[in-house]
Amino acid sequence: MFDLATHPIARRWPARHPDRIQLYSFPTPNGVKAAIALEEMGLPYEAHRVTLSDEDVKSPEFTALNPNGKIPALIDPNGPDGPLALFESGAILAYLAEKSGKFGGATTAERYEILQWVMFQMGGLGPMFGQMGFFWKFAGKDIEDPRPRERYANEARRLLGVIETALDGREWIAGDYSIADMAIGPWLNALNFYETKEQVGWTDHPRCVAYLDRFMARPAVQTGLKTPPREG
Ligand SMILES: N[C@@H](CCC(=O)N[C@@H](CS)C(=O)NCC(=O)O)C(=O)O
Repeated sequence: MFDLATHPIARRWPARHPDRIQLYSFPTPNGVKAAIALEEMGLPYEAHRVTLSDEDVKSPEFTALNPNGKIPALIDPNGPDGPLALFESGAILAYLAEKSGKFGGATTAERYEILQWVMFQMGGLGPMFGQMGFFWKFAGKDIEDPRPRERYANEARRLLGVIETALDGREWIAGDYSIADMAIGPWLNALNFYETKEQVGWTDHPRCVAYLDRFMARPAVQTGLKTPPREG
């Protein structure tokens, strides 16, 4: 059985409150999803800063928890069948919704509608926005061939259009506020960081604009966006 006390992760990031959920993360769009969910659900947790530097995220201590070497990862010392370790932010959101009984839907149909939008974010919005950021803001912007930039901006704009349509007559993506919004909101917010709002035609998507405003107005979102702190 998983034992936090003897797990390599505890050597590098020791738990001060081993009875609480342990979150290993950094305030990126994927990282903050887990912190926002924990805040929204009122679950006690302890956040550890694992930076995106290889020295942290690809360290033997961290890859013993997530062999994929990416944040976020989580340990619940009080899981359903004993301690539970998890990586992949979509799986973490689904687990926390089930544990808390909040934001995951009340019926099977609701649960799967929510999960469908979590998957949409995990497989579409996140990877495409991330690639767009690489080709518009980071190292990829110096590549002369315009096709990668155009490809990812076009796909990001198309995905934004999908959300715009889904929000017709709805405040939140799957009806009530849910883990799907906790997955999607941070990625819409990331357009500010990537400086690509113009490329995706942000202001042509008024429902997305209002949706992000609603999301950002939630106190749990504001706390989650800063957890764990970037520095310190
Ligand atoms: N599908 C994963 C993606 C996680 C991911 O890409 N994490 C990034 C930060 S947003 C990371 O850890 N990057 C460090 C690296 O790739 O070395 C999830 O949603 O948990």
